[in-house]
Amino acid sequence: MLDLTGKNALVTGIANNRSIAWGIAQQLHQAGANIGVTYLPDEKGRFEKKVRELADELNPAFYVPCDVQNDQQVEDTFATVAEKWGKLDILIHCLAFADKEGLTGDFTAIPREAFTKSLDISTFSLTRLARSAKPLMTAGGSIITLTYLGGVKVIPNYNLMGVAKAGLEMSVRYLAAELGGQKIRVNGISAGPIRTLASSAVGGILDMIHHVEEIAPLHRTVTQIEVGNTAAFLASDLSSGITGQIIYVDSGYEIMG
Ligand code: 0WD
Repeated sequence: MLDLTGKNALVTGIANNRSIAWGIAQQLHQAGANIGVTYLPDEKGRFEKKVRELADELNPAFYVPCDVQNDQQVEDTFATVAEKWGKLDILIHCLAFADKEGLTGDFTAIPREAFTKSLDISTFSLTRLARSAKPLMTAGGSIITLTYLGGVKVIPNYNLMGVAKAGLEMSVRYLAAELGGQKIRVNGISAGPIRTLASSAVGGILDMIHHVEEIAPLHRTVTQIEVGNTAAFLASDLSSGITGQIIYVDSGYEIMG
């Protein structure tokens, strides 16, 4: 039985009701986990309002602002986790960013600033969050991140994000190797294309979705809830022997030649 009762889960990356993080938060909650939510702060507080309106139904223990580029906000986030819960069991890393110029045009044209910003937010943030989560995962834990096939193979327009995801997938392995001794497992879910705010920035995403519907063994795309179900499995003791892996939730697209 998949049971997360009594487990504390920190969920990053909820932006709206299409976010993959929202599908994950719902399924963790359904399995009995306590949820804590981070949101990307903006000056007018609009993101916070939107995230609260959406996530209130899960009765979160707290909402905290956390821009992963801001070390103080990361520290404050885990200080809140320590204060409210004392320990953390599940960390969901479900965020990424690339400027438009990193997602279209020639790869050779990507500016340095766009490159470093994207890798800071999309790749290094997993390691940064894991560093702060580690001392709080006193009973072991499960860290889960989201990746895409474009980090392994060249997918049109994924460009800079492909490099970020390649680094992210390798980070999963190095983190798993380090943290295994503390019974902390680290895995990635490689999701098939889903229409979200982030994916709409990738040129030709609709073509990619149609391609998946045509080629993938299941002849359809996946849903946020399906990704959420796999995250719940990876967060639970049912997956206690799995770490350092990238699990494809993509209707089988990855196996096709
Ligand atoms: O097809 C897709 N949608 C796939 C997404 C296929 C495979 C993987 N993924 C990955 C993405 O690369 C990302 O890692 O899943 C993760 C979640 O993406 P999503 O659900 O598609 O996108 P979205 O709902 O836009 O959430 C990403 C959020 C941001 O939303 P916006 O769109 O406002 O940037 O990442 C957050 C933000 O809430 N985010 C940040 N959070 C903290 N600090 C930061 C930051 N600096 N930048 C972005």
